[in-house]
Amino acid sequence: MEDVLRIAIQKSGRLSEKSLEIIRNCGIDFQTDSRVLKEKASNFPIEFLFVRDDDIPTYIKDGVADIGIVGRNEFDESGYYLDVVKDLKFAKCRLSIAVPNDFQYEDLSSLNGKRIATSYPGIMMKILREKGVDATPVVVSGSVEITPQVGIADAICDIVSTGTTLKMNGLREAEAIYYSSAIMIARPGFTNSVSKKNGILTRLLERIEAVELAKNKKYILFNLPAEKLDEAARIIGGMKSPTVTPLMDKSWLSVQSVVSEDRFWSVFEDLKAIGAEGILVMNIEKMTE
Ligand code: PRT
Ligand code: ZN
Repeated sequence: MEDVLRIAIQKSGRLSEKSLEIIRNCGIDFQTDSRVLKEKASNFPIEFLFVRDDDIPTYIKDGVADIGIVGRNEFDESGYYLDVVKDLKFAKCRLSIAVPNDFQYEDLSSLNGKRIATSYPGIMMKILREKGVDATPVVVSGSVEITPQVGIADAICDIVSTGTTLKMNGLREAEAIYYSSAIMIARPGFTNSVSKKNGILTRLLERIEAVELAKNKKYILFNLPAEKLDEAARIIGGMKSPTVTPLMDKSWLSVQSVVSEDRFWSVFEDLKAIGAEGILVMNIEKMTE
């Protein structure tokens, strides 16, 4: 029991699927039944706690779970002092000020004396105070976008991703004031502790990083006239030398290497231009540096 890492994950919502996918891509097997609260992995010492995202920071603070995956916005709004172990870079969104189309908005100072509806009063007021804006928060837990129409707020401060919800409610995104993505959090000091649980977390993070590293890389394999090897190595560049295998026909070589996705097409074209043939490209599942 002691030596199981407990991870709190959103039960059902925007973070759930991707959070589980990250763990599953680490080769960790488990059942997912949305009706259960707890679930143990079958081949790794980890236990899942499926809860509402709002509760995740509290569970970590109280030690109910060791780590959790939550939106940075929920974490910051909780105001708890916890460690951010890793930015998982999904569920990206922003917290924006949005105003009715007829609102004369110039900058944040246009909000002086106004009522702003939000579910994130902590984050919003901190930022407004830093900018010297004196506005009144109207705290609502949902349907923030309808508050100007019903007359309880002059503007809103809400999570935006595509902006469709704002448009559908006759609002205009005036200014993004904060950016969020899903993060992994832990109790303060947990990641520095000498404990079996932290050892499990280290193993988990190594696996997550191996998957991340592989995601932006392609494995490339091609045949090349032997005299072009130096040129090919220059084109591929930026890494340890490629693996080179002689072919039966001594004037040709088989070359293998790893190329980052953003450079892939230019590398591909340049290799073709120097006479590379039979270029094979493969996705990499996992990788270490
Ligand atoms: O039930 P539970 O409390 O667990 O879930 P929840 O309903 O509180 O959260 P959920 O699942 O909606 O979101 C979880 C986290 O996803 C949030 O805390 C954010 O960190 C992140 N996230 C990313 C978003 C969005 N994108 C998002 N678009 N959270 C909410 N929205 C909402 C927003 O509130 C607005 O109503 O989507 C609407 C705007 O979307 P667009 O695309 O129309 O701009
Ligand atoms: Zn929630």
